[in-house]
Amino acid sequence: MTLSLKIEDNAPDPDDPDYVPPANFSKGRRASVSAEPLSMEDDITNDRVIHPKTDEQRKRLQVAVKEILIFKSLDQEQREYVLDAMFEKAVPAGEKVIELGDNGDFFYVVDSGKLDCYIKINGEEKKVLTYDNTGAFGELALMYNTPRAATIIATEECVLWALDRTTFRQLVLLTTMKKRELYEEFLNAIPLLQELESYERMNLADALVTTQYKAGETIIKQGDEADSFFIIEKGTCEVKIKDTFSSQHTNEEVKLTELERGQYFGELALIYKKPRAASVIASTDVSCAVLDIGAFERLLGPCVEIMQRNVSNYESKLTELFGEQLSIDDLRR
Ligand code: 1OR
Repeated sequence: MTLSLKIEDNAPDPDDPDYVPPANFSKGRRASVSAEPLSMEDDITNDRVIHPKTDEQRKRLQVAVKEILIFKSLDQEQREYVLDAMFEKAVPAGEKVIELGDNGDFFYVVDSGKLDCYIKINGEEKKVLTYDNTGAFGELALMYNTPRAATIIATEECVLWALDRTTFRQLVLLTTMKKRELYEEFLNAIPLLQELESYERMNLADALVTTQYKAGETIIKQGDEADSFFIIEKGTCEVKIKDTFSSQHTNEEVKLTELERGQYFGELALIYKKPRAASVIASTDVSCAVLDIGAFERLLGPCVEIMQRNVSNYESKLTELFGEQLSIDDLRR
């Protein structure tokens, strides 16, 4: 296997004038990354970390990492390499797995059990989230060479899978960092996503997949089952509905609106678990950042209320176009 880039690992050095403490980890010092090709055989295999596992452990690990976003961009061989290097760690209730301010040593994936995550705001510890038998943590300190940004404590007996810093940086860092940087500015500028913490927007970046559509291509079709949410990165799209519902029901396609960069579509069917209420067609060549339904539900929870509020805008547009009081549900009849 040939990896296209080489990572230089910089240990955190608090005396370094560039050193930034973890208060705002997203602005922390970035690891240096150079574009030298790296051959797996020559450079990595020598120090390859392998923790042998039973079939049962391997199966459990496969399940635990299935939805871990930062592993999704690994190819099959890189994935095997990472899974080989992970080892099982039993954690008793009450143990601090990670302590705020420490240096980063491992990245963790939750196999089973619950853990709470605390950050410090104005000197006070505040619980910000709970990992409940799923999820992963500890990537920030390894990615940005910053001290740990949060404390993670097991609230019950847990089983974790740990990945050492070197393997994490050799295989996971590059793809994840590139993706987070690629989407950072774009996502920061989307009003809908202002509800999210910057850490949550980073997780969103991990989950997005850029997909291209040709001018004229139908991206979603009215009446279809839904599995994705879209944010336009480039180009414009038309939203159209077939008039099977107004009192005239002409069966003709009517243009409802036009969408451009930074605008989103495809949310209604996911929120209300209904078929697509309208079709969206690329007016020009289009690139969309696409999120699957699982990631939509996990990552965009704080934005759902705003999206729901927007439904009344859709309905006023319908009424304006058809001259009668219509609801989104009428479109699905
Ligand atoms: P780490 O290596 O810094 C602590 O070690 C880990 O806690 C961190 O990586 C993340 O994986 C995880 N802010 C900072 N770290 C968080 C957060 C978080 N959530 C989980 N971790 N926030 C919570 C966002 C819902 C931001 C709060 C302002």
